[in-house]
Amino acid sequence: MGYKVVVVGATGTVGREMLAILAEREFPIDEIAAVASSRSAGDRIEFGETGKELKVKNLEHFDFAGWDMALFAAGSSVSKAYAEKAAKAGCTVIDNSSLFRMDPDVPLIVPEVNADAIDGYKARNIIANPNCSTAQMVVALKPLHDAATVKRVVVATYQSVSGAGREAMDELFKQSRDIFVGDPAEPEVFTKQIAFNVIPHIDEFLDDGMTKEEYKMVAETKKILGPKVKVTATCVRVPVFVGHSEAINVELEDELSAKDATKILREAPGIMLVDKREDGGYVTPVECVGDYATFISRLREDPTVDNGLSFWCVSDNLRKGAALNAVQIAELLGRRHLQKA
Ligand code: 11C
Repeated sequence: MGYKVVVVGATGTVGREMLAILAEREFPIDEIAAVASSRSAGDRIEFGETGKELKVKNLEHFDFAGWDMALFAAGSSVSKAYAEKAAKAGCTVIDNSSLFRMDPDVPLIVPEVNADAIDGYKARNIIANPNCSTAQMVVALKPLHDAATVKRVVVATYQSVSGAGREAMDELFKQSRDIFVGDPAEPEVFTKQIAFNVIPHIDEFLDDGMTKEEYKMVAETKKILGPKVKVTATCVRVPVFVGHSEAINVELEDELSAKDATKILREAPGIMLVDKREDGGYVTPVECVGDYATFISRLREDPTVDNGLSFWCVSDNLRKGAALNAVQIAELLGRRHLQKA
């Protein structure tokens, strides 16, 4: 016996990955609904590689009653309009937007990191999925935090354009081609040229000069790992299609050698350590695409602070950063709370 599962925003980049991963991991499904806006209603989309096609249903007329779980991947405005309605109809919402992440009655879950926090979901029947740059970072930090207590993190991100959606991916493709053939390359999605460039700005600016993407990394990490963990982030968009990279520097409370950290990270859930300290002995974003793991490379001690470590962290932002994490939450929810006979 399986679950009745809804994917909201099923035709978007993350929604399609959700369907693919539900199929790939053989999530126990009795019935699946691909739901999207009226623009896509009636279209047919693939249910991963199962060979099955799903007819897209119109969100405006969709009745969530009788469905077990809904994975929302259509952005904050759609979650605002429909997530509570679904949750109140008895369908547990796993929301990929930022809308509920900081709500004290909504658990913010990365299953390898804070699975136990899921037990609080009943207050609103909603569980939040973190921002992609936070998810991969906390997977990497958690084993170090357990071993030696993380005090402060300095992170610079190198985020792919897929984090900004399909139109952003198209803009990188088109600009690269235009520049190559000598045509003008006007930015539309991004504020500046993204092809052959980097942009130190993701999401809107806040009053203190931080961007919202940077704020999310600070606030979400505290909610997941604990309020004492200090984070300072600089988030940068780079001309990569899929895969977010992060250069992370950590200051620990207790001593932890690079050698011991390597051992710990090698055993940790969700992590793949690739760190050969030689040419090419590290992972780059193109190599992580389609994978489930958070890859760690270039792990070394930082002698400029007490108990400092630096490393490189790469993950598929559409998978661990979004769709995979949401499906892992669905699996956890099923195991702990919505067991089927
Ligand atoms: C990006 N991290 O790369 C963003 C995308 O809060 O879920 C995800 C935004 C979010 O642009």
